[in-house]
Amino acid sequence: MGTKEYFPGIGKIKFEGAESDNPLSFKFYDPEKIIGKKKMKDHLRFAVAYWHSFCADGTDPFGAATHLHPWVADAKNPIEVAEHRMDAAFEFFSKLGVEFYAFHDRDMAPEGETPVESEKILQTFVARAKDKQQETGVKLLWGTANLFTHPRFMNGAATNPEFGVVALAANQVKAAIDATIELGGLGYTFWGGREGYMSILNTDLKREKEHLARFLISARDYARKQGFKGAFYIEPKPCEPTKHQYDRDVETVAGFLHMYGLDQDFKVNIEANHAELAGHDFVHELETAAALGIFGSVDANRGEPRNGWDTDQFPHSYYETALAMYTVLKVGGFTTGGLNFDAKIRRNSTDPADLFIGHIGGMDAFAAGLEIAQRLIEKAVFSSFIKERYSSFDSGDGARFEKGDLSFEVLASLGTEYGTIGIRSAKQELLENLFNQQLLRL
Ligand code: XUL
Ligand code: CO
Repeated sequence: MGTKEYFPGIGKIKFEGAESDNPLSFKFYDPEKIIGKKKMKDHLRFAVAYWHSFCADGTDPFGAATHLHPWVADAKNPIEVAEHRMDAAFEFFSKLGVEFYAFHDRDMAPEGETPVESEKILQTFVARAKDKQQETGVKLLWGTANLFTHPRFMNGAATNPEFGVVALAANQVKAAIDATIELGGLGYTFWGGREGYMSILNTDLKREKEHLARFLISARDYARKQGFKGAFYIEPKPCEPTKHQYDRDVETVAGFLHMYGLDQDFKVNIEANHAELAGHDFVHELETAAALGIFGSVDANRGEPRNGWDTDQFPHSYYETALAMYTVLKVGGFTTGGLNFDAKIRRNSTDPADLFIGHIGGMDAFAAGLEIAQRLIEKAVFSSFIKERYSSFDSGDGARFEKGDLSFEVLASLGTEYGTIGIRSAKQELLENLFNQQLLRL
């Protein structure tokens, strides 16, 4: 621990139960509680996002910083800021009781004058973070490189029309992969910050997408050569900051991975707010990833449905978290992944305690969601209905069709036998009612 305490007056956050009126306590997140066969904490695998919690300062396009962090105020230069910031971050992780964090290279270490200097600075901070991880037991869920803030990346990184920028991006990703390996990271994430276009009039779309694939293939090969055993994630997002991002949604990413033979190494990191921007439900993205065998990790947050941008708010809806955890449980739970709070407190939430309260709310929402989802599974509320709904494919001609044993002519001729098949209710309202019935039984 650093010498200074950055969140004085706030101790370790404890589970106090739903009746507690202490805002700095968990109401539903009881880390050691067994749900099914695992502890709650092992189902949920919470991570704190370094960037939103310790780098963001409340700035928005219309106004100056409102979060006047002590780790910035007390420091003499950017290196000192970064040192204090890391002390504050690990103090926060420990007090909150999360097991993981996630970071971009530039969140942790300021950029130097040259690529070589930047890498050296990063290495210094990685050594520091390694010590902190050892001291606190907090682990790295995933690392990544910030390939979107610096002006050189204004036209993209791996998809930049200038080769020199692509090479600089590779230099940065290589250092970030090395950092992730050094810190024992379980994953490495690619979020294509500006991998997309603003105008088709100046863009060779085919070439840019091929460059992206080439970049990912060689980054993967490098990391594997260095002994990285973790998962690579692509984090889909349809737009913002570009008008059209290439990694639009899970289905698009799946097609891209398959086309370039990346589907064995890469999975998706699904962000709730990004799903919404793509016009999907969060659970649609999770189910699609599960169905396509690329479910990896989650950036847990929520959008503001009436705004069209990435507001990155803390998750709050038990309905959404229950649906999400239901899919997570069905897919067998997280392996390398977890629930990373890619969320920030509002610009006008300015008390130091607000950062805790935001995370506590998100953790409680997912803990409650987990309990509800487990009950839905134990009671087979939907699975028995779905099994019955598709049972005509379990035997006879239906099973032969699934296996590919029926030619189209035979399939069509069987159709004549089903002329009077009738209709069968899909019972949506009943199932929605059953969902709500379990939702309120916390
Ligand atoms: C941006 C976003 C990123 C990624 C990591 O919308 O979600 O913070 O999670 O680069
Ligand atoms: Co994210």
